[in-house]
Amino acid sequence: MKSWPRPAVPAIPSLGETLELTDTPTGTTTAVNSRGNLASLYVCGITPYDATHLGHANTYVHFDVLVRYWLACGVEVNYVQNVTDIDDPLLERAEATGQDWRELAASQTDLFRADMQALRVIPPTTYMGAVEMIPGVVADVEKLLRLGVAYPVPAEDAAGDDYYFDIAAAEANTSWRLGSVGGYDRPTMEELFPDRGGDPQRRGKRDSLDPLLWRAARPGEPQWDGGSLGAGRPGWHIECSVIARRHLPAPFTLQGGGSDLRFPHHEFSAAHATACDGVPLAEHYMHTGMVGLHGEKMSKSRGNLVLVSELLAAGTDPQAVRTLLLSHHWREDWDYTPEDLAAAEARLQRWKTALARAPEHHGGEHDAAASAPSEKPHHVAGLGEPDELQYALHAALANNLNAPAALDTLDLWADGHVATGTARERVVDVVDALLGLDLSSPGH
Ligand code: 5CA
Ligand code: ZN
Repeated sequence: MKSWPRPAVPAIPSLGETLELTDTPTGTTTAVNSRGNLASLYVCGITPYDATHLGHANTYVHFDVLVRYWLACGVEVNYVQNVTDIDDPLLERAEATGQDWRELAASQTDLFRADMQALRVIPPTTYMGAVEMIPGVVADVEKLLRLGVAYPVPAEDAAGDDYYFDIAAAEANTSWRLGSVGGYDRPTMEELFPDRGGDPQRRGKRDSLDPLLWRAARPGEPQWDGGSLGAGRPGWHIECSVIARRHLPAPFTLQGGGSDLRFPHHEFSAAHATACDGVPLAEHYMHTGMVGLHGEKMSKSRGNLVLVSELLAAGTDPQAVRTLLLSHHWREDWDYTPEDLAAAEARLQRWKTALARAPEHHGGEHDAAASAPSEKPHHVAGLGEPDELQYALHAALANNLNAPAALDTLDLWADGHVATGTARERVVDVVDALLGLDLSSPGH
């Protein structure tokens, strides 16, 4: 499906690729390296039954910083994102509001695209809905059955069977182990499962945590040809497993999403993939923190939402929203307050005011055309020398994508403490390329 327009990303001299990230499976900081200058990324997309809230925006803006960092290292990024355009919550919402589920999904995905564009998020290379991938899901579930890691469970209210993934068989026959991706112990997983789409009470399952692969058609529900499985629709985890594996190498560099996807979603997407292909799904996992309101996780089901589109409609500068999000580390859980948004607006304005004071051009000794060939590594001809500001921002991101530290560097620059000689257009380019913040637009 179509994504959204790509913002212009200024070319800046590329610096060395060194990236350390807290990797979910181990919880420790790990070196993350692209392969042959190509990074492959899968970030789980939205379930489009309500508009983009600040929690979603937080997730996609922090992964956007990862994409921008890789690009600034001269690394090409193959980025895949899905849209869960068929799932229980979407159908439930459509029924509650009397809308056609397809129209609901299409309208909310459109809003999401507009919000991502306003926030200057670089679109994925491949944007794909679950519905588009159903034949691939059917093929994989059939394969899991042949391999003996899936089984049918009779459904009382359907003509056909539902199909479940067999955790015990997968542990016996593959390298995947329950908990090896999300990093949780069994009691924690049992606690989380029912709140995150799981059905521990379902009769006929071999293990209460076994996840659904294929749901047989129920009267009145949308359904697709399931080949030997019978008519029905896909389970959630197999959707991302299949979309990722059809578009990215195995294993790909990194899978991401909010921390609520650690279990069951990423645990089982990886389990299905490892069972099908014999190799892990991703090399690394990055899970961003949860954004809350009044002490509770912002969620469509709770309805305690601050919508990006509403903030923008009320006149908030999307760059201020981006500044607010980047002022929190990607691992942090935090609560939204209007005061913090106002502080982000003021901070952005301070940077814009400082920009007006920055020198218009580099001095002679910084002029790439006039200087001797660079002694610094990874210098790209024609783009000039990397300067102090770029080094400082790059270093902040290399260290666990520390966007708040990068913003602190901008504060120091605005206060005249670092990189004061950096030319105006270079500041604009470097801040835009690395952080996606456009300081050149007029302030108020
Ligand atoms: N479609 C699935 C993933 S395949 C899904 O989780 N959709 S979602 O619309 O519920 O969430 C989209 C993304 O936003 C996910 O990465 C999720 O982890 C993240 N997210 C949801 N709520 C919040 C929140 N309150 N704070 C931060 N991130 C959130
Ligand atoms: Zn997903």
